[in-house]
Amino acid sequence: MVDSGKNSKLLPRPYSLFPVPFLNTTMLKLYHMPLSANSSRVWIALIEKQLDYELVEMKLDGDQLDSEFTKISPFHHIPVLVDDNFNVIESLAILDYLEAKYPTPPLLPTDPKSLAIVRMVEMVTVNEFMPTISPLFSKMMGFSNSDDSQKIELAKQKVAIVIQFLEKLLDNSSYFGGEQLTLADIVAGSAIPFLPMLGISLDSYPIIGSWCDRLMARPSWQATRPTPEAIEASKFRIQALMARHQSRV
Ligand SMILES: N[C@@H](CCC(=O)N[C@@H](CS)C(=O)NCC(=O)O)C(=O)O
Repeated sequence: MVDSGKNSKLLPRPYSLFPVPFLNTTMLKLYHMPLSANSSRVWIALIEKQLDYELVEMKLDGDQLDSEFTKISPFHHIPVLVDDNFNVIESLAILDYLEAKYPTPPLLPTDPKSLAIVRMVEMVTVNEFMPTISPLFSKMMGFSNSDDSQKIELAKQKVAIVIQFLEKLLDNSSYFGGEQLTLADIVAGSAIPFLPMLGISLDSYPIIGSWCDRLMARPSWQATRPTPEAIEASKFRIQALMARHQSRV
């Protein structure tokens, strides 16, 4: 019902033009797990874009295999973003979706060189860095044994190559791709600042160290960083999940 009374002038335009049942009031819903870098990068983007969202916390203790969940995430992975009955899986696809649908503030640069830097950082994080840190993560959680020492050494060497590469790309900029926060910062920044927790000091990398400090000072990183209590509480669930992955079940 259109309000044509004198009060309608005081109402924001959409409210005075459209009857309430036709308003799209569905809130974005993010299925996530607080310790997952894959899902925290989406959570950070939602906060940076100042969107309203609802979090659905998954335990990944088998709840991801529930048939209701696999209807929206057939590979039983988080994160999943549900936007008005549209389900998006794969964190990088979700970030692109958010950027296209909610372009303000922009998290992608437009000039070719900066865009290439952003995409390189995203892909290197996901394809080179994340698989490499698995033995370091196991060690932090107390899951590794003495046989793993060679894997841990190799992981440290590969991490050093990634950090050196990122330092060169960051150069004198505050963020990857310029002076504004981008998706590259969000993707790399959901994992790299936590390297000291995995036993890798960033002291020899001042450029990356200052970039991490810059990110960690932002409210979005403050709100999403995993607490020691959350890490401790999810230890056994993560161990079971990693064992399942290793046996490729
Ligand atoms: N490529 C996916 C990876 C998602 C992923 O591996 N999620 C893990 C948590 S970090 C998961 O849901 N694991 C549950 C399972 O494998 O059953 C993305 O970027 O979204």
